[in-house]
Order: sequence, then C-alpha cells, then structure tokens
Amino acid sequence: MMDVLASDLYGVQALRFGEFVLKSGLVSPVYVDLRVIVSHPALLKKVADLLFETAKNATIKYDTVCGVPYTALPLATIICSTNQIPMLIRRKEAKDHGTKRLVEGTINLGETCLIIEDVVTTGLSVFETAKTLRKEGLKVTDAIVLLDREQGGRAVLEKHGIHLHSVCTLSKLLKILEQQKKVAPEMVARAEKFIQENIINPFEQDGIAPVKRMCKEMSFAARADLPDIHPLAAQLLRLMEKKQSNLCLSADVTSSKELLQLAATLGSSICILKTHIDILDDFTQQLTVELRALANKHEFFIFEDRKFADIGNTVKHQYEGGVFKIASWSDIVNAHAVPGPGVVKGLKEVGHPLQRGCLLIGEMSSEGSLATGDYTKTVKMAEEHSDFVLGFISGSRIVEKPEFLHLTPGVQMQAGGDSLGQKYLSPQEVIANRGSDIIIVGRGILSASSRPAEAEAYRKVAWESYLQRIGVSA
Ligand code: S5P
Repeated sequence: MMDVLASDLYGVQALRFGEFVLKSGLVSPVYVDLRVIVSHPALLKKVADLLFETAKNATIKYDTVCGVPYTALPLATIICSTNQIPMLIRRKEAKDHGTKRLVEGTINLGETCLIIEDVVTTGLSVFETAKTLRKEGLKVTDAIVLLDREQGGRAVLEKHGIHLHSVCTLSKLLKILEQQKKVAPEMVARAEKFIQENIINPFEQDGIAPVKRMCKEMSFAARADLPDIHPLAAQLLRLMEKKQSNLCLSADVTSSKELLQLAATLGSSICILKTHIDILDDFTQQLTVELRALANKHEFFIFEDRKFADIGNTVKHQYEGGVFKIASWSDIVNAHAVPGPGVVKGLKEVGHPLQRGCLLIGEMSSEGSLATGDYTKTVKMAEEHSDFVLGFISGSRIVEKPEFLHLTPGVQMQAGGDSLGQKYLSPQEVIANRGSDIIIVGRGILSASSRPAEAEAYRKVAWESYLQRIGVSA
C-alpha cells in the first residue's frame, strides 16, 4: 500500500528533490507539496481514505472533522462526505474581515473535533487550527497527517495534548523511493541528514517562539572564507571579526556636521554606518568625500538606506546619478523585492563594476508592514544575483545559506516601539535567538546622553550574543 502511495506521490511531483527554501528559511533537499493532488482525483480519494483508515485503526472518538487550511480542506471534505461525518471549516482570513466567524459549521460545545493535515513539519499549522477550535469550545485530542516530516512536530503537538497519527513518515517514503530506484541513494542520504539536523522546536507554552536553531552555526571568520561568498561580504565579515562589532549605526541626522561627527566619534565601535542621505538639510558632494575618508580611517562600511523600489531603468539612474550619486560613495544599498528581479538587475549594472553590494528587504520592522511571510521569491532573487546581493534586511534569518548576511533594524535595549509604528526587539533576541548577523540601531544610540558610550554598549551586547550563538562563551 505504502509502495503505491510513494510512487503515486512521486509521480505527480508531490515530492521533489533538489534545493528548496522552506517557510522557515531552511534550504531543504526534499520538498513535499501535496497541493498538487487536487488535480489527480483518484489519488486525492486514495489519500482521504488512508487518512480515514488511520483514524479508524487508532480507534479515535470524534464528532466532527476539520482540515487545516488549505491543502487538507478537500481531504476533510471527502472524508466527511464519504463517511457522513459533520465537517467544520477553519477560516484563515477572519482577522481581516472583522466580524466574520473563525470557524464555519455547527459548533456543539464540548464535542471533539479531529484535525486532518497533509504534512506536519513543526506542528505549528495543526497547533494553530487546534487553538482556534478550542477557543470555540471544542475538544481537540488527535490529528491525522498523511506525512510526518519528523522534524519535531509530533513532540510539539503532544505537549499541547494532541496525539499525532501519521499515515507515513518522510523517511519511510524516502526508503521506498530508493528501493523503487526512483531517487538516488545519495539524495536519500542527503534528505535524511537534513531531517535529522533540522529538528525544530518552535513553540512555548502559549504559542509561537523563535525557532530554535539546530543547524551548526559558523563563525563570521569561517563564513568570510566560503568559496561562493560575495567579496564585499567577505571583507565585511573579516572587519566584523577584527573590530568585534556587528553593530550598524543608523545615522539618522539632518545636518552634515552632525553626521560627520557621529562617523568620527562612533566609527571605531561600528562595522557599518547607515545613512539616509536625503534627510540632510545641507547635502554637498564634499560631505561624501569626507564621509569616505572617515570610513577608511575608522574602518567601517557605508550603507545608504535608499530602499530602491522602482523598475530597473529608473533605479539605475537613481543609484548612479541625480543629486546624490549614491553609487560613487556608498558600499552597500538596499532594495525592495516588490518590483521583481528588474530592480536588482538595474542596480547591478551600476554597482557590480564598482564592487558594491545590495541587500534585499525581506521584512520590515514597522507595524502592519506588508513585507512579511513568504520570502521564497525574495530569496530566489538574491540567489540568482548573488554576485551583487549579499544579504537581507529582515527581523530574523530568512535563509540558512551562510554566504548571505542578515541585518536587522528595529533594535533597542528595551523592547517597545515609537508613536509611528516602529517596533523594537533587543540585540540578544535578534542575534542569539533570531539568527540575524548585524543589528541596526538609530535612536537607541542617538538619544543617549553619551552616544559613544551607548554605541559601545550596543556593540558589546550584540557581539556577546553572536559569541553565544556560535557556542563560544564571552
Ligand atoms: O524594516 C525596516 C528597515 C529599515 S532599513 N525598519 C527600519 O527601521 N529601517 C531603518 O532602520 C529606518 O529607516 C531607520 O533608519 C532605522 C531604524 O531607526 P531607529 O531609530 O528606530 O533605531
């Protein structure tokens, strides 16, 4: 039975092998996507029957069935329709619609609802659905999944009182596909290794907590020596080790004099000085000359936080020319991925010959930001232009490739925010827990009575958090 299931799933490409960026940011050699099975009715029915059989064999008692949106919805529908069981539908979008219900269907308080899911990795999706159902007054004790990726989900759910029953595990499926000679033994070995090395535990008692990273952490120095690393990223990583600094100062001031003063007095504590050149009241080209001189003297990189977001041809001009001539003095710039790869291509035409680098914006720190969630396309864009893109602006690590750097803004010693939607996390949280490399700090330092002392304090805590992450005690 499992043999047929394995070859059927492989046949419709529900299982693929190669390099895939998962929702968690990890790069996996195997990808499971069961959404495709809706196009194969016989297989869809077979999978639904297997799920139902598994529930029956486990002698689970339940009154209703709910599929985790969206892939498991048709599966739950078939199970309920075939076996005449009342179904519930969990809405995912209710938040955006205000008064709409979270669960559709008749809810009888105290009844038990069985959860159906296609794949479980961390257990988070099943847990979210269980949480919603429980809030509505239903009991959730069991979940049936077609495929358990065995990366920690079972234990997570167990702790929340949900027994997970799987039709099959990913490692078993891999073994079958190897026996059937559909997948090479080396690929199977790689996939198994990935599973074992990436058992993740994404929860705390009351919900989501940062993903605990089981992957081996590399030092900045080791990453600088990677064969495929961007030369500028390598230089930056070496500089960070040398200065023991993973602090980027966001020098958001409006006078040239103050900007130069910051560069001169805080330069020794930072690895990058970030500018918003268009907020200066008194910009001159001379300023950029002086800033570059200070960058050389105190050894830091300059990052103009221009956030390019237009078509390739326009950003090319914005980067190279205009009043600011950014490309002539800024080592690093950043861009939104929203316009598509053209924005990177345009910037690259100007920046690559000058050995500049670009960061793509994966997420923003502000309340209600639309740049959240699925980073797959942003990461792909970066990978396709890795001779120019050296990393990301994001709240946490969004890709495990050690060649890419992650810079995180919205950092202050005290968590909180400002009146315009900025949200702050602590340096420790960002570097040690969320796996980012560099903290970007503006007002946390700029509003201190002694800016140099505060910059040193941020440098120290961010560096110690990095040491903690790589397993070296400070
Ligand atoms: O998501 C983002 C991206 C950036 S680059 N959120 C941000 O706050 N930034 C920038 O980081 C922002 O433009 C500002 O220059 C800096 C944060 O400043 P702070 O004073 O709130 O630390």
